[in-house]
Amino acid sequence: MAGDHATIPLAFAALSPDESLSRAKAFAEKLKTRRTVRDYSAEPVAREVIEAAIAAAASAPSGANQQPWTFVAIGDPDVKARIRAAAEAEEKAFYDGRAGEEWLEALSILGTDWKKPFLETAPWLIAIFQQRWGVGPKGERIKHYYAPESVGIATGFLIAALHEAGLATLTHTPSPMGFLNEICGRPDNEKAVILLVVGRPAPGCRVPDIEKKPFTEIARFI
Ligand code: IYR
Repeated sequence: MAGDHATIPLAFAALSPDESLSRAKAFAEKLKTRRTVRDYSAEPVAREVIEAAIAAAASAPSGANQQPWTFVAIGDPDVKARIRAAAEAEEKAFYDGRAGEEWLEALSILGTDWKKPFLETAPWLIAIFQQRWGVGPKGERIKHYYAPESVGIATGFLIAALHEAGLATLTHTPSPMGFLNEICGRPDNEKAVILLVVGRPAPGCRVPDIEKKPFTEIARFI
């Protein structure tokens, strides 16, 4: 490898081929039981679970290891109410015309509308911010590389960690999401990309009758 950079030994748990296959299959089966949930129970979830899941997300790979993300966990009912009001105002405009017919037609399988009660019912919201640039010690801008991809990967880790912890999530994307900067007190270099709703499903929760594409359609081995 090029360059004069420090290294440490890799901590690596080697598996036999059989163990490797059975773990890969078990993990896929576990993740396949995840469903996006829009109907939440108000049952509290311990802050430590959210902290551990965010720690899992923060272990994600990122461009030049710049870790261009900030996770803001919101459990305060007053802050959740402000977020709901701001999100619903945007969503109302979206469903009342801003989306356009084609988009609304694509969404019709989900049965969504502008009302977002889950933003108050669910015990936690995690606002995920992408740092469009970093800020150095003298306030200078530091260019970030592959920030959208990095934040997307970290969000995937976060959703998987929460699922493993027995919690449901919704990747909510009210658009535009600028109100989250103000409510969460985040600076201009950060852009909210996803508002993750986290909690337990409401009793009797139902989800859309939709399926993932067949494996043969989404993968090619060449
Ligand atoms: N943000 C809106 C609309 C919406 C858009 C997509 I793309 C979805 O997959 C789901 C919903 C809403 O949350 O209702």
